[in-house]
Amino acid sequence: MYEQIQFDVSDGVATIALNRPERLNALTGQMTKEFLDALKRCTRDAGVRCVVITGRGRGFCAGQDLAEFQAVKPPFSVAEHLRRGFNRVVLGLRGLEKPVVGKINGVAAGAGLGLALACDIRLASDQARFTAAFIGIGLAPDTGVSWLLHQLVGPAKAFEILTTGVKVDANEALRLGLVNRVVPADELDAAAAQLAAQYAQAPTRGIGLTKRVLNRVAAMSLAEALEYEAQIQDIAIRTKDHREGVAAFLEKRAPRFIGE
Ligand code: LHQ
Repeated sequence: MYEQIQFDVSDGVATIALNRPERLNALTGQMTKEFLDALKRCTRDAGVRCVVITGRGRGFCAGQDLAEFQAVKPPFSVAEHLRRGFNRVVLGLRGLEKPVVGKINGVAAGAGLGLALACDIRLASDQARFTAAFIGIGLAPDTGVSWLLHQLVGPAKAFEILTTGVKVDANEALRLGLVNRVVPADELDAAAAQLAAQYAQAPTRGIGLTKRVLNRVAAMSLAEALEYEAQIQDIAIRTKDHREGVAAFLEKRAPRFIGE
C-alpha cells in the first residue's frame, strides 16, 4: 500500500518506518504524503495505543530530499511546500493524543531533526547523530526545529546548533536533553519494543490529555496553566482507566488499562 514508508500495527503499537535507506530516508513529497496518511490511520484506529517512528537502514532521516527539491521548476513557494508537508507532519505528531516514540537509529538532519524532535520521547542508538543541516545549505530552520530545539536545549545551545551545523553525537545529545536514552545499536529494537509495549498497555486517554496540557501550557502563565489543568482533569477523571487505576490500587492488584 505504501512505497516509501513501512506501516505496521501489532499489539497496539503502530510503527511508521521511513523506507528510502539508500538516501538515508531523505523526505520526498510522496513520502510525506504517505507519512501523513499513516498518521491519520493512527489517529482513527482506537486499537493503536502507541506510535513508533523510525528509519530503515543506517539513517533516521536526512531531511528534505535535496535532489527532488533541486528538480522543482519555478514558480514555487517553499512556504507552501512547508505548510502542506512538514508542518502538517509536526502538528500531526504533536496533536496525536497517543504517545509517539522516536526510535532514532541513525543520523537525523534538517527536517529529519524536526521529525525526531516532534516525537514525545526519543530512544537513540549510539550511532545516532543530530544536525540542523539547514545552515549547510544557507537556510534558516524549518519543520519546527527552531521552536523544538529552543525548548529542549535553551536559546544559546540552539543558536550554536543552528548556526554552526555541528553534528551532535548520541551521548552529547543525551547530555543536552535532546534524547531520553541512548542504547547500543544492537539493543535499540528491543529497548524501543519494550517501551512501546509499556505504552500500549498504559492509560492512553490520560497520556493523550497529558500531551494536550503540555502542548498548551508552554504559552500560558502559571495561573492560566493551573486553570487549564483543572479543566483537563475534569475530562481525565471520567475515563474508564482512571476508575480502573483507583480500583486496582485499592484492591492491591495490577491495573488493566484499556485505553478508554
Ligand atoms: C541525500 C540526502 C538528502 C538527497 C543524504 N537528499 N540525498 C525544506 C524546504 C526546502 C528546501 C530544503 O530543505 C528543507 C528542509 C531541510 O530538510 S534542509 C536540510 C536538508 N538536508 C541536508 O542538507 C542534509 C544533507 N545530507 C548530509 O549532510 C549528509 O548526508 C548526512 C550528514 C545527513 C549524512 O552523512 P553521511 O553519513 O556521510 O552520508 P552520505 O552523505 O554519504 O549520504 C548517503 C547517501 O544519501 C548519499 O548518496 P550517494 O549516492 O552518494 O550514496 C547522499 O547523497 C544521500 N543523501 N542526504 N537530504
